[in-house]
Amino acid sequence: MKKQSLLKPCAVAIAAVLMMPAAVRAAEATAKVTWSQYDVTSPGDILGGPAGVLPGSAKGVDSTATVNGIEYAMLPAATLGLNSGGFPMCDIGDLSDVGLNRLFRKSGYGAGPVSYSIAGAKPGQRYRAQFFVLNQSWAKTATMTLTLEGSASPAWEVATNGKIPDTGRLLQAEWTQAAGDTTIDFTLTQNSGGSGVQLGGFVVHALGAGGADPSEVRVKRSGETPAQRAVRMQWWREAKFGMFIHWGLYSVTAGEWNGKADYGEWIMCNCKIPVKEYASLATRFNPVKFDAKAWVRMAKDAGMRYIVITAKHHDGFAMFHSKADPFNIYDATPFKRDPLKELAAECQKQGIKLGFYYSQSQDWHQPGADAVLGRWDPAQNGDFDAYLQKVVLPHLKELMTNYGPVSVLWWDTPTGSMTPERTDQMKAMLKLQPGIISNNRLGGRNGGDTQTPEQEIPANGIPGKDWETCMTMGTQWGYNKNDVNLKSATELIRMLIDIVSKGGNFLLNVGPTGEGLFPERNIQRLAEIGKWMKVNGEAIHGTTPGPFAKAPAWGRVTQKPGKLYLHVFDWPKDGKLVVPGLTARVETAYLLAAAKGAALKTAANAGGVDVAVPAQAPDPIASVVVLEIEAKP
Ligand code: FHN
Repeated sequence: MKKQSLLKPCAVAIAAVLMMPAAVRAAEATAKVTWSQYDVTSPGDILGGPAGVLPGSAKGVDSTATVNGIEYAMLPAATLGLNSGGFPMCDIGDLSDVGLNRLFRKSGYGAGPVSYSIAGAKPGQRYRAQFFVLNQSWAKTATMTLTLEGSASPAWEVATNGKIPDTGRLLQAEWTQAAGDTTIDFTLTQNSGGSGVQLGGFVVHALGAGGADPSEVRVKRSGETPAQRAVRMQWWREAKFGMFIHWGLYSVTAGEWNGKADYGEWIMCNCKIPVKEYASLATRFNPVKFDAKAWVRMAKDAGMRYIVITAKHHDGFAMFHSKADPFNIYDATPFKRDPLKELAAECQKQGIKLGFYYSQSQDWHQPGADAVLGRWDPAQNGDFDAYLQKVVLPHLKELMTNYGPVSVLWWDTPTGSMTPERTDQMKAMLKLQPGIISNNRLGGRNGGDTQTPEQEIPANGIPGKDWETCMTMGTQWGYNKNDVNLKSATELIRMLIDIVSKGGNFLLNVGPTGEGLFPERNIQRLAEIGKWMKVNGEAIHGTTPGPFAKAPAWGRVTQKPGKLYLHVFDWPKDGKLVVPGLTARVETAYLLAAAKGAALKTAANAGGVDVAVPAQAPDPIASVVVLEIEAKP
């Protein structure tokens, strides 16, 4: 079929298309959608623009482009795929960078299907939507469907075996917007197999006799605006450093089972411990040494600004007093206390944010819940929806109502059970905590607020996204008494600096013991980090990545308005710290470790600025030189 004739734009207006979780919609009539597929030679052909260039591609969020007198809204791209762990993932392209060269990042966990919602459609109006394949550079084969207004596209096969194709596949739908329906919702799902397909160039045309009037369609952003989001994310973006706590029934085992000693919080699954037998550990779980005040103090002293603790991990044991199910620390153990209550009170008192980790899909105790490596006990069989209604939703309600302000909900291991219908119900519970931040591991239609690289620091950060590297000090998240080879304080501090210099947050894990204590080795690391943060925290909290495209050879750079923080790992032997590429005039330079006023001499040169520094590094881990620079008008 000849695409030019098909695709010649005949309609007018389009405006902003935005990644948004589709709103829960009132029951509305469903428009009849007809789908068709075409081969095209290049994205540019589709839109009538120059070959290979998407109109509006460099214009950023809500970009629109006018081609042949027609205005298009550009949705950059979507990647769908399965990560190595087998969890469904997808990611939405950086909305502020729609260029063909950098449409997408594929990293971390994500939700399964991607959903978009476009508000402001006109009932009775005829629309056409187009989506096409841009790149399957790492894909093998994948089958996809696009569901719009309840009508799914025919399965759409992408099979290029890792080659970037010079022909794309266009999927096109046309429909008349149903009466009373002012929202266009669609969901893109990867059905099976393959990974990493980049899709892009989504456009919606309003069609009409002789072309629609541009004013007829105002497709606009729905839900939270970027400004509102910035306010909601502000504390998190400034915090930079948080504590992850993996504490649960597994802590009682200290990582040992039947003579083997290298387990952690997965011990129940790794050792295929029958549900009843594992549950009986609760009689031994009496963490009387738990001291919320001391835990919060240690986090704060380390320079951490938030804590995320496991409210329920995959073993299904609730670490809070739940009325919904007795498999919880209050009802099932001799402890008879609610540690999350105590922690919440302490966090309030000491002024630190609290978040809850919640394993929503995977629960090895409750019948019907998922076990990503397969069930091993018939007691685990059952109905997922029963689990959802009986356990997950009541738990979430309790967590969202009984613990004061909850700042973060940290989902984990989304599975295929995370259908939009189910995740919508879970997300509805989060509304009880306005302002809560949730990560990208819910699944279903939820892209989440934060990306969550695990045990890794993305080489270039994740530009345009809020992201948080979570990491263990040793190898296990949950307590294992033999997990003694921890990263050194130097490594951890430099990782923190590296992450922050790339725009991310660091969520560093501690796995307390079955008695309720932080292991001594973790306490030591926290203290060492705290010592460094006490002097240099100013160069971490509230900073953004430095202005240089490439990290300098001697370390990393962060900044605040008017100030550059040079984190020097490799202290110059010749007493001259070279800051290449700095064009701003330096007004003052000093070491954070030195008393204020001890100015360092600076000299501008053609390649940047040289700072004269003392012969000895004030701190062998990382010494911070501050450059106060002229404020840009
Ligand atoms: O399976 C878990 C694991 O136990 C731990 O909770 C980490 C933390 O990010 N998340 C999971 C795997 O991604």
